Amino acid sequence: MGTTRRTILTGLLILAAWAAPAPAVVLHPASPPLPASLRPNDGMIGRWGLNASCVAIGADLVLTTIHQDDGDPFSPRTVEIDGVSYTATVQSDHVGGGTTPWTEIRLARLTLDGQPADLAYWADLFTAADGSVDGRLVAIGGYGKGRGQALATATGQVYGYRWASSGNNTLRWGQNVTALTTEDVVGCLFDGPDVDPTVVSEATVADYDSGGGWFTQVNGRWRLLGLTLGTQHATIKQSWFATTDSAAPNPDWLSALRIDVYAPWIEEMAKSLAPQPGDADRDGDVDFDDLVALASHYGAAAGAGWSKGNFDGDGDVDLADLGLMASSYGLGSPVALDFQADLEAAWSVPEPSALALLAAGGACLRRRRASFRAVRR
Ligand SMILES: [Ca+2]
Ligand SMILES: [Ca+2]
Ligand SMILES: [Ca+2]
Ligand SMILES: [Ca+2]
Repeated sequence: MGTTRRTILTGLLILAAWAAPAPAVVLHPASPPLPASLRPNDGMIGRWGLNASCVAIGADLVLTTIHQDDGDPFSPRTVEIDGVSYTATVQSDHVGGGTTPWTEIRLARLTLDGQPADLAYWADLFTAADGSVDGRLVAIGGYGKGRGQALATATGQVYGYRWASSGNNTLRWGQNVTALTTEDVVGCLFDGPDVDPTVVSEATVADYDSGGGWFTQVNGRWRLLGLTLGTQHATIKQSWFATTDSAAPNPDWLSALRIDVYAPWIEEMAKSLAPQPGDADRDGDVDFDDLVALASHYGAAAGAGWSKGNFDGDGDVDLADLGLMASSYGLGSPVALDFQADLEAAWSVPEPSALALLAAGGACLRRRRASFRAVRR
């Protein structure tokens, strides 16, 4: 890594630390919105308190940054996802580590009326096994400030934008390509309009985007690659893609915490908090009651929570979810369970559409059953 790059990234971390909590993703073009096919479901991003964003990584778990919370980890906060307000309680913080000045990642649990949240959408983690962090097309989402008035030179050359003065009320999505990776931070450059033809809607971040998500696709699934930390001109609340005295390109950087570096910690923390895949009713076992819950929602295409049998966070209830259940069927049960027999019983009064889908997936189910038996012994 060159000295310049190291300097930029050190500056990036420090600025992120000092940046006031602020509003949302700045884009050009500002509209139309990024098509749904190029980004995760809106339900993966939350509005954290009054000044930040967060990302769902489980049916009742979110990740965010720490700096926006003014050093008070203990008072519960409100997190709004898809219009529903949850109570967020911080479970664990990861501060410091490595040779960087500090790192900050916060894991919180969401409840609704005292019960665990039942989210339909959450992200897989981007891990070291997924390859290089650099050069990835990412969808960036957050509840930060939007694009405000254009900034122009005396000769009328636009070099950037002020940030709009709104609060963190609007979720926006844009794209960028990652670069500038350091030990635990990944960056992007806010290039000018039409500079990078692979990017549909070039994005940078602004106030209140802290804790928002950078997602990339791996094998057709969205994975969380980064959590938004900061950007270059945060102190003056502007985003530049050129110099102030000419139209020469001089893109601002934006930064995110690398999830692959912290994935082992996140997974360890989540393991003790998240229910076993298949445990739809969260009573500690994976048994017939759970199977019935899944069966009665089988075929749901979108918006299905954990309690309905969506165990992989993609909003539907399908063969992939049934496979997850099959792999752990019988766990925690005091008596031996027969998955195949229970499967037939659970579907004895099914919805017709669910039956048809199940028939289509029968071959795969039989394979799952074999692996289940190996586990159960
Ligand atoms: Ca760029
Ligand atoms: Ca259960
Ligand atoms: Ca049970
Ligand atoms: Ca699913």
